Amino acid sequence: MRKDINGKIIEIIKGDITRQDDMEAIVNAANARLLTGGGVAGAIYRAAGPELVKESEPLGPIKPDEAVITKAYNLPNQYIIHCLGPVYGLDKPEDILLANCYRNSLQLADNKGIASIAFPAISTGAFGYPLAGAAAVALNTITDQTETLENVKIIRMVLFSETDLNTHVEILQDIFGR
Ligand code: AR6
Repeated sequence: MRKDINGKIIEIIKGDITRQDDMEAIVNAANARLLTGGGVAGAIYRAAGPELVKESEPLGPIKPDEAVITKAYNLPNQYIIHCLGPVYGLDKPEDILLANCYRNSLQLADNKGIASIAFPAISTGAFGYPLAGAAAVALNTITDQTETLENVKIIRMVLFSETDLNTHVEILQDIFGR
């Protein structure tokens, strides 16, 4: 699914965040210490290679909603933006922290002059954020941010399963139907 708004494109696809060859930056669903982990972080650190942790670890620890940027090493992208999402039920208010995570990542990308960025569904795996709630926060925040971004032109959400994809498609349709 693809929507044009404020001269920007929002895309939603099913796929693997480490296989977004046409994107300048990808976002990592990070842990506070900026080390490898499971899920998205595990896949990104494996694909980027051992140089990534040498650059990322000294930038940590980070707080929920904070975003930092590194190079992407063996990944096909130029940059990785690492954002720590909220742990559902622990880091509060979850919706604000998750929205800030998307906003801060987009702002950081924009300040760097990045034109294309791909996000996974931050906090919806190990951190336990219910998918539909997280999708609404993510897509409303991304849609709102299209008004202010100057360099970022394409924002893609990459979902790992068909179910997650369908939830995001329905929510983006609702946002644009309003
Ligand atoms: N590409 C796209 N999406 C993926 C991929 C992939 N390769 N792998 C998993 N997902 P998670 P979190 C989906 O757990 O909840 C890590 O261990 C997955 O299905 O990666 O923010 C870190 O070290 C889910 O919907 O991120 C942290 O400690 C979504 O990506 C912690 O987990 C996010 O799942 C972060 O937890």
